[in-house]
Amino acid sequence: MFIYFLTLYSSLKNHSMRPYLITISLCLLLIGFIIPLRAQQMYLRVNQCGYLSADQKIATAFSNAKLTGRFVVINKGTGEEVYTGKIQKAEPFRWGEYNHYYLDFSELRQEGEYILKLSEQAHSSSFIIGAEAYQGYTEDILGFMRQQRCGYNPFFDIVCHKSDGRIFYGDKPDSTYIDASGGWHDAGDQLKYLITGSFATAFMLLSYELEPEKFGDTHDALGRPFPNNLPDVLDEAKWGLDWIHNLHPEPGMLIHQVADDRDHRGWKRPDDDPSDYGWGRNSYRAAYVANGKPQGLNMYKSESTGLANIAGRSAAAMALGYRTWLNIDSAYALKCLKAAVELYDLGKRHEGYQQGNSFGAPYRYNEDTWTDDMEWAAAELYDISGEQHYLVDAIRYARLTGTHSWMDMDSASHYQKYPFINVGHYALHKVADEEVKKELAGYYRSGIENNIKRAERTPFKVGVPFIWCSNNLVTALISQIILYERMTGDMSFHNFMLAQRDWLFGNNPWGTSMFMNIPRNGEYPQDVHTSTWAMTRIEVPGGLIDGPVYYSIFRNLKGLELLQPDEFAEFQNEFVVYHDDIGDYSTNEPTMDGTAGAALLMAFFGPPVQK
Ligand SMILES: [Ca+2]
Ligand SMILES: [Ca+2]
Ligand SMILES: [Ca+2]
Ligand SMILES: [Zn+2]
Repeated sequence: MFIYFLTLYSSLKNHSMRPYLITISLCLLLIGFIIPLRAQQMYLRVNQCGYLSADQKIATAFSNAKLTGRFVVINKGTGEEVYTGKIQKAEPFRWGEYNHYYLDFSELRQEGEYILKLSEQAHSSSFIIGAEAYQGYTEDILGFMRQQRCGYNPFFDIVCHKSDGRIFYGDKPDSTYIDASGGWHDAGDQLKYLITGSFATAFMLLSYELEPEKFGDTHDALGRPFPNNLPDVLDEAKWGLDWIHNLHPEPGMLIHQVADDRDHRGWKRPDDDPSDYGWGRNSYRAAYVANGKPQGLNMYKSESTGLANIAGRSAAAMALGYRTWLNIDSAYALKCLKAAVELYDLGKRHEGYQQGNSFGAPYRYNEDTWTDDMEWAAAELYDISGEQHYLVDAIRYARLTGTHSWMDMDSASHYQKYPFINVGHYALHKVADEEVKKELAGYYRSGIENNIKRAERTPFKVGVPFIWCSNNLVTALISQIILYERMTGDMSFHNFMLAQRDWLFGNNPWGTSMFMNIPRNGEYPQDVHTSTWAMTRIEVPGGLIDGPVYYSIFRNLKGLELLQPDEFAEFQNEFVVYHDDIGDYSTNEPTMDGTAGAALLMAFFGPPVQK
């Protein structure tokens, strides 16, 4: 470049340009000096929320240069140096062009707010050590869920999609009206899926069962800011249960999806939806009845073989609903029990999986597992009824499921192995004999060990495949280790689990949390791919975004374009990318089910809520 410049200089006939060129040349010389300086820049990555006192605490530094020497931890309030440790090389790992180093301050257990410092330039934002590190985040998760509600939406204070919907593929004529209102908008878009809604409902109920003291009560059943003497996680789960009751109006009927990708009409308020399903804008939407067969009203058909995935998972949600409401509202509990039994029978009659439907685009939820869901339902039904045949079924489905999951695979198609955790193994473990318990724990252990093997290749100790929604995989892995520890008391994967957690909260190449506004003073997803953000510019804490993807996936998705200069450009590479950019629906779109799937880990690390 410089040679080109000299040639240009000598060839210039207009001598009056020369002083300018000299100035420009000097600038270029300066840039020449700055580039090597930049190249020596170092970056520091911590879990921005923080660590419980007894946790392993390992931050990461990376640099083009070689780092040696020590790091310090400073008390934020007093400025006092409270810990110093040696910078350790994280050989032989590389992520992009950088050398990576570990900063281990596990020995620092004193509760407080701290800053990690490598140099004057490289220091972290403040983080907490102690029980308060994850305070308030179960409420953030639920706040985000309320913002996703369809029907009465308390965030917008409007009623949306009142006309859901008109059925297809049912045993009544197409376009017959049915009340399929309620539920949640799936992500940045406003479709509703039972595939994800059933998981979100069941998983919130499970999270409450495991960590009841970690959930507060600040909102009522409609999601308005008035306490109603019921933990908000149960208000939210009941919103899901009520919707599933709507989708299941008769013993043999189950609607699995409301609306389709005709929804994708740009940014829009949910109560003013220009999408047209054949009855005009902002009107009736298609409601697809599960029939166990491939579906799709236009050119793209799903590959469905049955409907036991959604029926099983909905039955599990209903069984959990029964157990939870038995002491709150016994009439509602019995309604849930009846639905659980009916849905389980429906699944048994139609083994196989019902996938999501698409209309104009080739993307859909490709779930192709169903034994996991039937196992979950059978185990919960055995737990509440004591009927032996459910136990026999649950064990059979458990063995059919085995270790089968994304954890066995280096890649998978979108939502192929769903849910991303086989909760049935945990549910059955509670009620099985010792021999079966051992098998079930072995299935979980195998999945965790596969992740550890892949993680060994990366400096951040994260081994999930970076397929679409990689964050959901990370939260599922954390949940699986939490459940495994409860089942076995074996804590040997605990530090690995903490590494997954730390990744989600900032110990990653981009130094960002994967949850909107968590923590408030940190780097977090702000320019998210949602209508709410696009139209109101209001940030909604708690949403879990899709997360980093393989560069090859990002490059090949349709209609995807960054709308801002990439603030993380120097941390991207040909392997994996993440963008805090509203245009990137592959990495920066918060999802409803991903957020619900983080309920257990937020409760696990969070302090009890003062009642
Ligand atoms: Ca409440
Ligand atoms: Ca499944
Ligand atoms: Ca950001
Ligand atoms: Zn809606």
